[in-house]
Amino acid sequence: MTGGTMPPRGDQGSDRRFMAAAVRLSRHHLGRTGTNPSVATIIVRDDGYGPYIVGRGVTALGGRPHAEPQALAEAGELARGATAYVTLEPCAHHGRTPPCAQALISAGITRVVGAASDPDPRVSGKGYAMLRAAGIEVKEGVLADAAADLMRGYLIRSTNMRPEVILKLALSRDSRIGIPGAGQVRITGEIARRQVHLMRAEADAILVGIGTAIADDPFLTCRLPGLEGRSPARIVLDRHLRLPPDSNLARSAREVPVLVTAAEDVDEARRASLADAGVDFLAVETLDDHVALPELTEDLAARGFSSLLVEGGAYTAKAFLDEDLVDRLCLFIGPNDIGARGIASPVDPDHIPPAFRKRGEGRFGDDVYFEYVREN
Ligand code: AOF
Ligand code: ZN
Repeated sequence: MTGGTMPPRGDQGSDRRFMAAAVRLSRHHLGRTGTNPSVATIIVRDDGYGPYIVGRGVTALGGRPHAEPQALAEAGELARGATAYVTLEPCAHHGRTPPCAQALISAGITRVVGAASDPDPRVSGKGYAMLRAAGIEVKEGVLADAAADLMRGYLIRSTNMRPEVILKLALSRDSRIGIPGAGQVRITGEIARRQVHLMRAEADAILVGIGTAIADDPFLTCRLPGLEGRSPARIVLDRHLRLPPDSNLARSAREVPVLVTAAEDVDEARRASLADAGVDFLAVETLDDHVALPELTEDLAARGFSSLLVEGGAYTAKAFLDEDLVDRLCLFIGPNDIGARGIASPVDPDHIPPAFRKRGEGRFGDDVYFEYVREN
């Protein structure tokens, strides 16, 4: 006999451990499930020798099939009597796929551990109720915050009717974001650059102002090896359609979508030459010659975008902050000063709007990183 003690079935520790694995798995399809959240399911059995995983699933590309039927298919008969760990309450509605709660019941799952709750009125509370009515033991809210954090685009779009807005800025040590007329200025290093590309891969869309599009001539794609296919749609705030047709953005518009905001009265020849390059247009309302951002973000949500990464410049960043549209603020701070000729950032660690609280900090090579989330 060994002296080891096996954790009792479904104890706190193993529930958290398997849910943590499910939360990590749910990250795999972030930014690739359309209007659906990227959800994960892990099916765990215990035949008396300790728990082991028999099925795993994550919401498929485009949003369907959902996570649960994929994990159940992998588990097959081993799902009978097993526990399912789901990062979101299983759906209860007949949408384009049958209800996942029913699939769990039919497969003989006897216990369900859930993390985040679903604000979708077709699901909210009903998924868990269906499971309980079938005699399944349900434990809700395990690692709910961690799961919701990865679904925040979906949750914000469901409740606020706009995408989650993530403002990312690279600052010099003295809080400058560039130098007028100098094009792209290297502020942060290679490791921070890779992290930004990962953020791009996980976002549905990325947005810059026309000033940055002209000054930096960026691609705004994800160029991490193996993740090139995960570039988000690129949006330029460009009320007067000043984006040059030979810019890197316009020239790559057939590979990765480019959407330019255009008012009704823009020059038709400009519109035609950008359209020839494959650029698409977003009709926008303007207010005092500026794009109306609350309306724009609503339109983006209606088009199915759940997360929007705003990468500057200073004017655009300030406009989103002033409209109180920023949900998450990500600051990468390089080790060098730029000096007084640099463009001042609208925000830095000593000037964070009061609605935000610090969520984390770290290092990427020589650069430091601060992340803040809006409290409400
Ligand atoms: C799950 N598992 O993996 C996901 C769920 O349009 P439909 O029919 O695909 O339904 C979309 C809703 O399904 C979405 O609003 C959310 O409530 C839920 N997403 N549910 O059981 C999953 N991705
Ligand atoms: Zn479902």
